[in-house]
Parts: sequence; structure tokens; C-alpha cells
Amino acid sequence: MATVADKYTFAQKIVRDAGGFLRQHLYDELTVEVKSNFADLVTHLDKEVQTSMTQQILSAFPDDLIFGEEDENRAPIEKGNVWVIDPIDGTVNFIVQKTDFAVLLAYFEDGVGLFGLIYDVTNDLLYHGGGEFPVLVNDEQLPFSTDKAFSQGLIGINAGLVEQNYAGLANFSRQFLGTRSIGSAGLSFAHVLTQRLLVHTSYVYPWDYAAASILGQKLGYVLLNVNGEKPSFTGREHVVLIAKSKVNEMKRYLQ
Ligand code: 2AM
Ligand code: CA
Repeated sequence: MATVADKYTFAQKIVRDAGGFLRQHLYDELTVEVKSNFADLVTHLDKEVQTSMTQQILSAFPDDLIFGEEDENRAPIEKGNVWVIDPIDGTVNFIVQKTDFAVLLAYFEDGVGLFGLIYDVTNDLLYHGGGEFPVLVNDEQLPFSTDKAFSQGLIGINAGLVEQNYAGLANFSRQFLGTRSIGSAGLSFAHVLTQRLLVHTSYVYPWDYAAASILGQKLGYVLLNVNGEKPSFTGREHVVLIAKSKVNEMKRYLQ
């Protein structure tokens, strides 16, 4: 029977292969479809990568389950061995900028996250680990979270969230040296892990935050919704990745 370590090695291979495929096809003519609104897009390559990753996982591990963004597989994470897939995180960047998009994969057993992967495709940086595995970017260990003051660092948040001041997120953002927004939740969470950002917050789905929550946990971060609770891992939510040591201070600014 496959061990978790076997699955982790397999996961690194299929995520790097998916990224390699996307790099090869970066300048192909894209078929683009609109999903929930004009800015929520999917291309034929999102779908191809979703299908390919799903098929590879299910042929290697036929009893496992899939929770994917771009197909009908939506297994709840609480039960069984569940792989959470976002084939392209930052599809708008993929279409318009040809950079700053990621392949995301996370693995859960009965709701417990055992490893996560965030692959920055054009920079060839694979953030991976969690659970029993150290958290690395490629082969380099990432640092434990810092309790640096908000006033000495940056928050990742998009303009729409600041404009809405949803749950006081704009008030919270004003405590930082500045805001940054790159249009990929996965990469923004990865930038918290490297400490380019102190915090990242966005309105996202489980496939956008699953890997980051597992990677972050191992380094002293916590991924919470804006009520300070663990997110549901079912629908879209406002979530924050932040050092555990800074959660109480954050709550002073959120309502
Ligand atoms: P996606 O590219 O996988 O959809 C900025 O748009 C970030 O928010 C991206 O990480 C994007 O992920 C995510 N996001 C989640 N839901 C979205 C939606 N309905 N429309 C646009 N972006 C969404
Ligand atoms: Ca996506």
C-alpha cells in the first residue's frame, strides 16, 4: 500500500509536470469561457490540466477522492483520502500577463491536511511540505513565522476588498506599511511563507487556500476566516493567512 511519503513524491511530480505543460503552452491560442462573472474565467488549459491531474491521481490511487475546481468532482474533505486541485490559480494572470499563476494541490485524510503544494510556474518555484514533511521552496527550508509588527510589513489584499472594507479589512490594512495585490491567492499565500508579506487575505474557495493552510500550519501560521474560525472547506469565504502569534492583535481591527 502507498505511504503518505509515496503520495507526496508523486504529488511533486504531477504538479511539476502540470507546470511544465503550462509553460509549453503559455502562448497557445486560448479558448476562454466566463464562469460566475466576466472576470471569473476558465480556459481549455485549466480544464486539460484538471483532467490530467485527476486521471493520474485516480489511476495511481483508485480509492482516493478528488475535490477539483474545474470538474464535477467535489468530495468533502472530512472523509477519506481527498486530493484538492486548482489546475491554474490566477487564470486571469495566465491569460493576460503570462506570469504569476500557480498549480495548487493539497492532500487530506479524514479532514487532516498531510501535505500541500503551490507551484509558481513561470519562476519554477515549488512551495511544498506540511504535516510530517518540512516546508521548502524547491530545496530550501522556509523560516518559522515572525511576530514582526504590522507597521513594519505588507499585507496582500486586492482593491475590491479594501473598497468594501468587508469585516473591517480596510481598517486592518491601514496598520501595515502598504498593500500588495498580484491576482493569485496561492502565490500571495506563498509570499507570506517567504515573509515578503506579513499577511494575505482574500475571498476564495477551498482549492485556493487548502495547500496554504497545510504549509502555513507547519510554520506557525493559521488560516482563518474573518470571524477568527477555521474555514469550512466547502464554499467561498474571506480568509486570512497570518502568524498564530498575531491573531489576537488582528481581531482588534476586524468586526
Ligand atoms: P482562480 O484564478 O483560480 O479563479 C484573484 O482573482 C484570485 O482570486 C485568484 O487566486 C483567483 O483564483 C481567486 N478567485 C476565487 N474565486 C474567484 C472568482 N469568482 N473570480 C475571480 N477570481 C477568483
Ligand atoms: Ca483556478
